[in-house]
Amino acid sequence: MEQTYIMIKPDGVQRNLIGEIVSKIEKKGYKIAAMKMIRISRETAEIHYGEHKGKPFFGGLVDFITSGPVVAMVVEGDDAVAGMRKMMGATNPLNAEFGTIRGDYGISVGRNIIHGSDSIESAKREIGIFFKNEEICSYERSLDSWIYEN
Ligand code: IDP
Ligand code: MG
Repeated sequence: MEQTYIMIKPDGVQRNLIGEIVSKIEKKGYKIAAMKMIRISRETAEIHYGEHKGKPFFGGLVDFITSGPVVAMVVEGDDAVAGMRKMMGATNPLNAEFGTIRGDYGISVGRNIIHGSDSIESAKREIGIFFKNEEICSYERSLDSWIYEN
């Protein structure tokens, strides 16, 4: 089963969107395997967003992501990486379809509410940054036969 790293950014927390977002993830059928509220250090933020180091928005991005608590999650399901990227919508909320999280709730690219891993490799790396193995729960859901054909 594929896992992805999802993070409700400080703007999502401040705007009381935690419940809405968690609810969308649950209703879709994905399983939440880990979840915690944390305040990210600058050091961790710079590692997490390492691929963007040197870009003009990097400093602002690190300032923003460390500006308040975030909700960090491991979300599990078939094709969870691509599926969650679809649910989130495009990076710039202007290009995100209505019905997506960024399309429905965001306006600016620097306040786009949610992070989700962009590949299986990124997901593994990001989950490793934010979660210890013992924080990720493996459990059976009796509902799964109503969500998955196999
Ligand atoms: P993603 O979050 O959709 O994967 P990335 O390109 O990985 O998008 O960028 C990481 C985050 O950096 C974005 O979610 C957004 O908050 C911020 N960001 C990306 N591009 C810009 C920009 O051009 N201006 C300001 N912030 C940006
Ligand atoms: Mg990205």
